[in-house]
Amino acid sequence: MVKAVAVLQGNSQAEGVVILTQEDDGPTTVNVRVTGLTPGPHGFHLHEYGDTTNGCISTGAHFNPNNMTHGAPEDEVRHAGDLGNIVANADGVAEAIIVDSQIPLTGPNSVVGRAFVVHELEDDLGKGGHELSLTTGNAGGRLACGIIGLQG
Ligand SMILES: [Cu+2]
Ligand SMILES: [Zn+2]
Repeated sequence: MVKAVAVLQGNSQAEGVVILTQEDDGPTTVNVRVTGLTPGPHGFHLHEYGDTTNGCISTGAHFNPNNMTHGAPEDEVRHAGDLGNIVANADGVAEAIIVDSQIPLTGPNSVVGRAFVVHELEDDLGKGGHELSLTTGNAGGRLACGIIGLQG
């Protein structure tokens, strides 16, 4: 079992913790808890770089090792980092358990050292018809982010 963790923070009230686990070559289970959100859906992605030098913007674009366009987690055509939306309740708390096969913790496409980002707006999953739908899902600003590191 490989375990990893990311602590999310940024220039907003939003903050959270993401715990990842992977058994052998199986899918990765992502346990998310973010507080301080506005109620409703917020885009949640794995971005390319583990760099927060200039805040969450330095994490770059969605992790996309296969050169795809943006989509939903269940789509064949998607960025590996496309994890859809997390939904905050009336108290601004979003909790989710995501199981995904495109974000391994080992091997050439390992996501360790990359970063999670939670967004201001809902990710339209590539289907919104906006000019940004096929790159970012038009999910707006970056509320919080955190670099993934291995956990003992
Ligand atoms: Cu994002
Ligand atoms: Zn994407």
